[in-house]
Amino acid sequence: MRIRPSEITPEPVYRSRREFLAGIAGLGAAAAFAQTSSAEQVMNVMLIERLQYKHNARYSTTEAANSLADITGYNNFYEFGTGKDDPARNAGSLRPRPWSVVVDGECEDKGRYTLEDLLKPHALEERIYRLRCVEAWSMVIPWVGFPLGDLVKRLKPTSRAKYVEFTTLMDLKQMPGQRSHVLDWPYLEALRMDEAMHPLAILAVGLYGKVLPNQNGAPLRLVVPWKYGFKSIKSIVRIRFTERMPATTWALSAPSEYGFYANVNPEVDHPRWSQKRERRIGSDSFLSRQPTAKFNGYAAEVASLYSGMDLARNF
Ligand SMILES: Nc1nc2c(c(=O)[nH]1)N[C@H]1C(S)=C(S)[C@@H](COP(=O)(O)O)O[C@H]1N2
Ligand SMILES: [Mo]
Repeated sequence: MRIRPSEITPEPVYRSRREFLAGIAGLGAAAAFAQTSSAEQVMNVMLIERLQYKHNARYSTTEAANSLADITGYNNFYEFGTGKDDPARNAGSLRPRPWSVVVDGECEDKGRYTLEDLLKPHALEERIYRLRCVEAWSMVIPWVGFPLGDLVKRLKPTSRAKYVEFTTLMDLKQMPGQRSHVLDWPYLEALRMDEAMHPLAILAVGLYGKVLPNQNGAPLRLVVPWKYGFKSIKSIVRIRFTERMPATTWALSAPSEYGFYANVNPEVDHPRWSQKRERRIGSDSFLSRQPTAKFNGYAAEVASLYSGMDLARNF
């Protein structure tokens, strides 16, 4: 059932709330309203959590998006367990607001930014991207976010910055899966600076028009659509610019299986399985296995970033 906001609140209240909603202001407001519990306030939270954004057709696939149930029910987020249904069950302990992000390393505008301050200058867009997991399954997800490159520029990297590193929250209370030693915590990922500046790389704050569910990496996660899903780090608390290539979690855990680049590549098999095909989640017939496209279908946009590189060695 769809309830129009105007049916719930008197018109003037609704209008001021809409102005308030402009941009990303709603993220902070949701936390404030969440302190109270009346039915009206709960409804306010739902309204505020509907983001304002424009659809970006140029950077969106026309393939059918996966259902919200698939996108929020089949996840990799080891901080909440290693089963695909663990994050949906366990991520309720994450508190995505209030939230802040530390910016440091080789840049001028270092500091601790509240989520609101970090997001304020950026207009949100919807981008429908394929997500190709290294485990040979894929989904199509309507993200809401903004170009990572716009934020990188704003933080003024120095001439020494060659990479940008991202860190996930480390907190055993909020992320009970971190009690297990399945990975080294906190989860770390990184991009070369030219990859980070590419217009396809985004920071996402929502999907299907609403703020990110916890299991998808609330409140802020990276999405790099031409790379295997593990590069798209969730629940980011730190952004650091570096001169040297940072160590990244999966490459540390199994260096012969997961590299720094992790570009989707059907020509380079994982040592334990083929990467030639993928299973689209939600269509469970084996006939639905489809060929994997190089760079996950974004070769025209990103192949030039790697010209002259041996992608079998730099996997
Ligand atoms: N912090 C963190 N980020 C993470 C992961 C994780 O375990 N921890 N899993 C990665 C993997 S392997 C994939 S495929 C995607 C899945 O994103 P989704 O659950 O939103 O589809 O998140 C990536 N980001
Ligand atoms: Mo993945």
